[in-house]
Amino acid sequence: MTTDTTDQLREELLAAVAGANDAAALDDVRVGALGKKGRITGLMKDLGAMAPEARKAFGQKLNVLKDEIAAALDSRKQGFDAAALNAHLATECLDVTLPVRPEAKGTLHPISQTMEEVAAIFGLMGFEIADGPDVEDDFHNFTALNFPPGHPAREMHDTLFLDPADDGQRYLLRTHTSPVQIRTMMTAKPPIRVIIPGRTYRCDYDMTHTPMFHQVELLVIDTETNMSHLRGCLQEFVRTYFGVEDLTTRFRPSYFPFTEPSAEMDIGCSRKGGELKIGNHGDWLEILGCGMVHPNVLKACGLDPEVYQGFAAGMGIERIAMLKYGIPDLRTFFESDLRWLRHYGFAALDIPSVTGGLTR
Ligand code: 2NL
Repeated sequence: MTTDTTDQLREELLAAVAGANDAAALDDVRVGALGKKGRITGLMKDLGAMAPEARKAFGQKLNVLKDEIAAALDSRKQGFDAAALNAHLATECLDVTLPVRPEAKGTLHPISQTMEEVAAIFGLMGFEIADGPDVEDDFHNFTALNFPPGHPAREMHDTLFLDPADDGQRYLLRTHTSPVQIRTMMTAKPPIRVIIPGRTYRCDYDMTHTPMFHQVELLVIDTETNMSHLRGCLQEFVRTYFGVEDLTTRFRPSYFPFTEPSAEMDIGCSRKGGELKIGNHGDWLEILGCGMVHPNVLKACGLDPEVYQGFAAGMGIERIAMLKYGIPDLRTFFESDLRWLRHYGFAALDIPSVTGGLTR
């Protein structure tokens, strides 16, 4: 075994590398040279039987050859990989300058439509829209809202927590839109009249719960604001939203940590024949929760409860959209099924207005 052996083998293998037409052929060359039973591997094994001097010299040559062939294989493989990637990208290319396909019409999601209707109604009553971050801290989501330290809603159980942060805070995905009201009360000077539509998150998934859902909350803070204002405001809202002019409402006592007193509001309905109809037909349907802002919440926001008072309410957007538009299954809202979107979607320029009846 001499230099000639390695020179000849080098020439042969480099030619084979150059001659490989695809990645599979190239891999055959690699296995044939460097695999367990490859030719270079075989020569390496023979080293053991050689005299020390010859072994050293030939061993060095073999190592150089091995590195050279490995480099040639590598470089050719990169060429194949790049060509394969380009071919794949070519099949995925999208010409954004092409004209719009006439049949591919987008629609407004019923959630967006409903949020715009809610904003239009409260907008006429003088409310402004406020927003805030989806990722919140313990203070804005729980503490300022008068949740006591061990309250079950604070636990892992319902709340989606982020990985522990460097600053020692345990950040979370807001479980309601109320932290935005906290932020508003801490920065704005009363009188305050805001609605907060937005995404909220809870660790729950079944027929009637999705891990992300939408809420709208409202908040009024002034010096004289009382429960009759709350009732009148919410009654006006449901009458306009459902398009039933004399729709009756009923308040039942309830409990929330952040309001005192707290109430749930029902609206008139009928369930005859298994079909739900909104209107004064003798039956009742729960529609939202509300109450007078708890003095502890005002204090946490730096507002003097001896001077200021107000009301708040919250409702689920999916729920009021399902009721108005007859959507039977909550989970279909988030499946991005084009047939569903075409059926329940709204024309993009169908701007909701109270005078226009708020419906299609
Ligand atoms: C429901 C009930 C409610 C509120 C939300 C609130 C916010 C602040 C202070 C006081 Cl900052 N209250 N929000 C009050 C009562 C009920 O939501 O059933 N939502 C789906």
